[in-house]
Amino acid sequence: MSEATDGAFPDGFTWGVATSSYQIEGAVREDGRGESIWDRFSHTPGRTVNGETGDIACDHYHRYRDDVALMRELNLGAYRFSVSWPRVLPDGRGRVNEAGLDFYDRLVDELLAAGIKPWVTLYCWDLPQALEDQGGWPGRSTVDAFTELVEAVTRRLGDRVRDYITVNEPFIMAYLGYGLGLHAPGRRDMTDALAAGHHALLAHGRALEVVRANVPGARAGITLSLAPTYPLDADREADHEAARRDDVLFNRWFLDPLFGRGYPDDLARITGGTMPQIRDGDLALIAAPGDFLGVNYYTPTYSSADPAISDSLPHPDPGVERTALNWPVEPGALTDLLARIQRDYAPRSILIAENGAAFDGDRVIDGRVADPRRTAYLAGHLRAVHDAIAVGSPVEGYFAWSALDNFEWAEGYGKRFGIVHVDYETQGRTIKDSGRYLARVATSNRLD
Ligand code: GCO
Repeated sequence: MSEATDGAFPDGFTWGVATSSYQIEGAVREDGRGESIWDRFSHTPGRTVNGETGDIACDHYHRYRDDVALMRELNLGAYRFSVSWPRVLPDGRGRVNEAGLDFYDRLVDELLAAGIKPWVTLYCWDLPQALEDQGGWPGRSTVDAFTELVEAVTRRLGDRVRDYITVNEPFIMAYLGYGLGLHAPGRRDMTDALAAGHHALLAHGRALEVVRANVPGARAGITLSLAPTYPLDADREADHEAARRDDVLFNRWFLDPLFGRGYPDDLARITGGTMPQIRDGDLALIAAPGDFLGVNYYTPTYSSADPAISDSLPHPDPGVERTALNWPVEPGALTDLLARIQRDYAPRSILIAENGAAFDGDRVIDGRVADPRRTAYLAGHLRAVHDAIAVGSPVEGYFAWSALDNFEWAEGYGKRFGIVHVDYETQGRTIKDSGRYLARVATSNRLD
């Protein structure tokens, strides 16, 4: 049988799990770590559900050995984690906190000893508050500060870590953080959001250069949150137009400049902001090819001409499965997305850098967590990835979100995405059935 029909994934396919620093580490005041915008934001009343913060989170900073052991038990070959910028540069730039780097040093050694390949995300949203106080991502100087972080991390880890993600989900960071104010730092200005997005892309371009200069045989790329956009009512022209606008917002804002097309003409109008100043050389730096494109996919977008309807996350099928965040579950949309990326942008390689789901009702009973809906979610999406590979999408790996239940940003701890359950009272970990499922697929390298 051919690969396309027997459910096999390509030889050497990467199977992993992903996390991010602020969502799991805790230990926010230990070993010289500085304050991040997520510390400040989550401690501001009214910003997160129940005022929850990442102060303790999964206590991964102290329990990383146990967590690596769980990944090993699941036979996963790769772990994608992010580096906390204020742990390494407490003031955002300048003085390097060696004790902060030591943590990642220990983690990398632990992973390598377990036969797990580390994938380091250089930025997943925990900007040092000191830099926010100087203007944050809407200010161009943050790009220079970021290169100091990339220097420090690659000089310390580059002898052992080859795979880097530069910037994670610049859309969410810029749009939710600076435009809508729903994420840290909680600012609400679309002109700032557009500038933040531009600077995140410049930071990516500069990071590629630094990683390649410091790490022999490095592989580096950006990860984007992407969602195919469809008209809610396929017979309604206005819904088609809404889907086109949402495609600019959710996908083309970042894909177009990364692949050398510059920004979409109507980006400013669609966001309601003003475009930042784009200097000579900016677009070339942004379009320097990465070694892969990281795709984070969770749910499609159905667009309506009526914004109130669009905001309610509608779906043409009223009975569609929905996650605890009300996100429609539609694996076929991932196949569509991957086909479209190949048709319009043709990256040399693709990594599914995040995919997963929160569902209510995970309970530990006799040392087991039965989570059939999460297992079905993963199975459906792996089938979708397999289908895309069969028609030529160059997907080289899949990282489930997430290794552990964790701090789901403004949603707090109530929304559990883990393939491993965390009891936040005791910090006990229990592998969920979905984790066992992923382990089987990873071990056989084929659909279960
Ligand atoms: C990321 C993600 C995660 C979220 C996940 C579920 O890019 O790292 O946004 O932080 O927890 O996407 O919402």
